[in-house]
Amino acid sequence: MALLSILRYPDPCLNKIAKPIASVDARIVQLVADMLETMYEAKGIGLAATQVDVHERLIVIDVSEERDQPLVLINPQLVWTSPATHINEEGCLSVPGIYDGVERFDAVHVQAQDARGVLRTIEADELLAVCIQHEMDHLMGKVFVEYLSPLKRNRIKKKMLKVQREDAL
Ligand code: K1U
Ligand code: ZN
Repeated sequence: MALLSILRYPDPCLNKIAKPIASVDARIVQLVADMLETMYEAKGIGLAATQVDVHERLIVIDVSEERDQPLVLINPQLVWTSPATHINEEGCLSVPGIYDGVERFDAVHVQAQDARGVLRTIEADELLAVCIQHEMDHLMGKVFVEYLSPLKRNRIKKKMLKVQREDAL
């Protein structure tokens, strides 16, 4: 297994649209293992392949307290969304230290292949539903701060670029 490096906002590669995965082969099995290791090490509850600069439709998630219930979603598709929405506080491993509210569906049903390539339907609510919507946005090249006002987004962009310049010294 290997730790992967996570792209930082505003890297333009975060805005690439991911392509479908044609087959769950040994390369994808290895990528899943590496993404899970990277997500656990970064103490995240989710990670999209886009964030590790792989532009294919793959997400890993674990919202369990014990961090022992990994969920792998390959080629995820939203098949149902609840009529109700709520604003939830979100964070992102690609925008460290920034948290803000984003409106999301309260519940979603998602069809996706699992780590063995078997097609499943996941019925999600609460944090899992929020996390799935956040990660599926990554696959479409959208970072959560892009829902915020231009004023907030520009402040965040400046702050991130400053931190990255300081880190490079
Ligand atoms: O996509 C990512 O960068 C992972 C992200 C997922 C996420 C967190 C919160 C709401 C929606 C999606 C994170 O794991 S950020 C770090 C984190 O563990 C966290 C932050 C806020 C609430 C809960 C967890
Ligand atoms: Zn994110």
